[in-house]
Amino acid sequence: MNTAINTIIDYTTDKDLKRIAEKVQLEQRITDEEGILLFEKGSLPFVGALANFIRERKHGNTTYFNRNFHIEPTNVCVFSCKFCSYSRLYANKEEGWELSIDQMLDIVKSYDGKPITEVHIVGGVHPKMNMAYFIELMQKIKSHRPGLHVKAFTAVELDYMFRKAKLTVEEGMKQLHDAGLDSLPGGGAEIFAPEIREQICADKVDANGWLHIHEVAHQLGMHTNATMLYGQIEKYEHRIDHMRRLRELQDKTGGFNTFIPLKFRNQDNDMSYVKESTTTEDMRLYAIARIYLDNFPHLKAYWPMLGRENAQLSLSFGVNDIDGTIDDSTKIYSMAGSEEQSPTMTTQQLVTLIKQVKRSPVERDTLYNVVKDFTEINIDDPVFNAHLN
Ligand code: V47
Ligand code: SF4
Repeated sequence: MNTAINTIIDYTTDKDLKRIAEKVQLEQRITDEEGILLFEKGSLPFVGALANFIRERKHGNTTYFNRNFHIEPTNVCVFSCKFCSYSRLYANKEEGWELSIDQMLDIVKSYDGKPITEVHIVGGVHPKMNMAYFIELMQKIKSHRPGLHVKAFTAVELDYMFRKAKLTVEEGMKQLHDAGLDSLPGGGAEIFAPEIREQICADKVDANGWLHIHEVAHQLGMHTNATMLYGQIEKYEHRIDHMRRLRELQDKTGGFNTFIPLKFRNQDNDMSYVKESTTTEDMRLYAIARIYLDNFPHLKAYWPMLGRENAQLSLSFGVNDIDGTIDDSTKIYSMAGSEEQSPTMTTQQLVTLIKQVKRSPVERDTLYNVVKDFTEINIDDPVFNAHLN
């Protein structure tokens, strides 16, 4: 018997909230109306306690991280999302970058001999980087380091690539998978509701297109993630609508690993007039996502976007994964105003961060197989580094 959840049920006087707490205790799914109600009425301690109960029922204290790096092939993009601080037009030769296949392979080679398990490849949608280009990249990465998991391309990049190559999603995905693409990151989802999507990213793939691409990946046996860009102009109902579509697809395929809420950052973009959400709102959102998305195994706080201390805090609000070492290889969030201007953490720093809040650090690979459990390893031990190889 868990006393924390019983205490919440006993002391909650609001009958709607009490019913939701009872459902959580009984592992019953909450409805859309109840999800909206949690946003409207659920205090931070209330939703936090429920989310923590679910997190500990699913994972105990285990908190996952991985050893990864990013490659951003280009910041040139044919689209013009209003929240994006990162993309540049093709014509902007001064601020735009585009990496050749050899340059990207050199980045991969710079990790030779290092115990990295994943490369995350996401960038702008460059008009000239096509299927053939990325198939060659996948093949070269895999022939250089076959064991490296390649998690690459948002549904936005894939949609453009497949359409340009005149391929169906099924054909295009199969070709990339055969070339070495192992899984998909969760980007490009933003907010599915058309009335918001049309205002913030009208010209890129819509909700059905995004969901179809992930469904096809799942049918091929690939796992994928899902994000939600929140704290911009969306309302509570749009957040629940977004998560409902994800929950439905997950019921059908079971192919999603992780849900990653992404907090809108407002520096240097066309939506700078929108105030950023407060930390309380961020934590409430994590907690409600944990409660609502009962069929998602994992909830991730992406520390380069949230900052280290808030990532630590989120571990009490349903989060059980804080992404990876990153190694200062992404610019998306530093350009949008994150406090992490050069995001990099050593394994020791990640382990320390997790242990400081009394959780158990476990290194995972992309598919959540355990690489190393650091729970019993003393981080003050001078031979700590010996455990890292
Ligand atoms: O889709 C862009 C977001 C995403 C801003 O799957 C912004 O493991 C906030 O998908 N404020 C790309 N967010 C990043 C992404 C991702 C990141 C980490 C892990 C994984 C994973 C995926 O970045 C975009 C967009 O939603 N984004 N600009 C901004 N100003
Ligand atoms: Fe392009 Fe992605 Fe930025 Fe949108 S969010 S403009 S698709 S790089």
